[in-house]
Amino acid sequence: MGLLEGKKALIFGVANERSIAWAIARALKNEGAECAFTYATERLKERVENLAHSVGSDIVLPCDVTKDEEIETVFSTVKDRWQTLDVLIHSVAFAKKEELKGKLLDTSREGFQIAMDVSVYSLIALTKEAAPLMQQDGSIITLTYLGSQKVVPNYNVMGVAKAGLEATVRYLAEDMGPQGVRVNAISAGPVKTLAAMGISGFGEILKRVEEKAPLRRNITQEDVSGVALFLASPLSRGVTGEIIYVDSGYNIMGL
Ligand code: NAD
Ligand code: IMJ
Repeated sequence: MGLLEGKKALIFGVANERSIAWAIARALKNEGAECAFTYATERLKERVENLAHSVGSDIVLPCDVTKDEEIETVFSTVKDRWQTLDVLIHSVAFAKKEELKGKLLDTSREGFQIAMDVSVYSLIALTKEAAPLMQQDGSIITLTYLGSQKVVPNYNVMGVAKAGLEATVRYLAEDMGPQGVRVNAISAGPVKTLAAMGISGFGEILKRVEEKAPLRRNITQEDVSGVALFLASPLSRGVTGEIIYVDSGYNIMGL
């Protein structure tokens, strides 16, 4: 018997086979969960459908998380198909690329609003819609990064957004706790995904982790999905509102 036999998981944030959300989907599926997926733009539709089919999933729905109507349609479809939901994976972030270089000082009002809407408000919006479907023992998981707590060059408005996301996790944990639903974040170390492409100095950041982190290596998507599986399963039944680092220990170092 798998750890998640009979459980139903809705996954936001698969763009391709390198996506952290995809590694999480495979880990949940391996333990017996059924998965449903959403994709952000038409351009991603076919790729996400193919990935979904490869894990035996036929619920694949469009959802730009800045659109309330699309979010509503996703949850009404999931309600029709499944009636209930056990696990929600939020693996979504976006800032305009001009905001991810230079100084935070140069962030535009619009750039700030977009980063906050896609990367932070979306967790509130998805949790609100998921709440009526989620059972006792439900689990909501989001992804964050150390740039929320410490200054990381170029992360800028995303660092501010991730700080907001981490605070959101704590408040939502309090809101959802009474109905037995837990809300946690995984703070992943740098991984080569679409969200890390084209970031200047990414190679040096990976090298720094290898030199400095206690485990002296970078993390993989599978390192993250192992912890996501723990957070999705009853093994973590007493854990909520936490930010769990999966970063080879990099964050604990002072120098
Ligand atoms: P990724 O590019 O595969 O995933 C990001 C996802 O966000 C994509 O699927 C994209 O379609 C989705 N997205 C963007 N705008 C959206 C919108 N408006 N509506 C719906 N979806 C939208 O990259 P990833 O590295 O797997 O990123 C997943 C999460 O992990 C993000 O929250 C990211 O901040 C976080 N994270 C990544 C790293 C890293 O180094 N890659 C480290 C720590 C945390
Ligand atoms: C992103 C920017 C700057 C430094 C960065 C990152 N470091 C890491 C990331 C050091 C690890 C990746 N990360 C943790 C993210 O959350 C990335 C979010 C992101 C990436 C892009 C790239 C393409 C784009 N918009 C983006 N919005 C958010 O146009």
